[in-house]
Amino acid sequence: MNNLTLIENAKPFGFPLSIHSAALIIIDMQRDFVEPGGFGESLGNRVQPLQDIIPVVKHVLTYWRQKEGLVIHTRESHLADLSDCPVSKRDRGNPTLRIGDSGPMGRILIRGEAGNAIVDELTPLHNEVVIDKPGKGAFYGTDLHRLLQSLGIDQLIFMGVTTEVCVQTSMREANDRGYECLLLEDATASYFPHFKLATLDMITAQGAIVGWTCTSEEFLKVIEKNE
Ligand code: TIU
Repeated sequence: MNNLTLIENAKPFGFPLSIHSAALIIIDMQRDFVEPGGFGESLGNRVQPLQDIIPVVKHVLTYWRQKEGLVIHTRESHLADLSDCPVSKRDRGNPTLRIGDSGPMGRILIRGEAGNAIVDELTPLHNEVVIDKPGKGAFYGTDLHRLLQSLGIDQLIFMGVTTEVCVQTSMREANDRGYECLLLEDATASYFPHFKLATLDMITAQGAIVGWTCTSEEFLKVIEKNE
């Protein structure tokens, strides 16, 4: 593969993909957000839009694995004693189940509980990185930046949920740290479809102020072409 290739149809303009210095990052595709009975549903949300993207995420992940690219999975999660969970976060939203409470899939958003696992379809492989993050952003309170720097990664291809919360926060954190970020439009979802669309717009506005977006098909097509 060539090292640099342009994804011409990316928004707001072509994304100069540097395949060997890019990592795929999958944000919070965990049962607590995606499956019924988890934290997402306890906040009053309908989880179907999140379930709908699993096949697309899986397709891109499978392809990227075949290319032996770096894969990073994140999980929003807290320590069992909740020492890394601000009271303000736990109390927010008046959920039927709070972070740390016992739900149908174990304690909500607690590391090691069944609900905190990545959905079966996207289970991380042993050689893939899993980042447990106490915040919405993937860089806050984690070693992610140091890890990426040590591996020479300067581009991040984003997938996952939810578009306007953990995905957008992570993209903004990455952008501020100098990474070029591309979000795959059909591999991200929100409980609120209009929030997803607004987020895609605000990311690419003002000449890619946060980053780029394109479809998974455009992304895979460009990679295939450069084999
Ligand atoms: N992963 C993530 O986005 N966490 C959230 O709490 N999202 C909501 O939309 N609630």
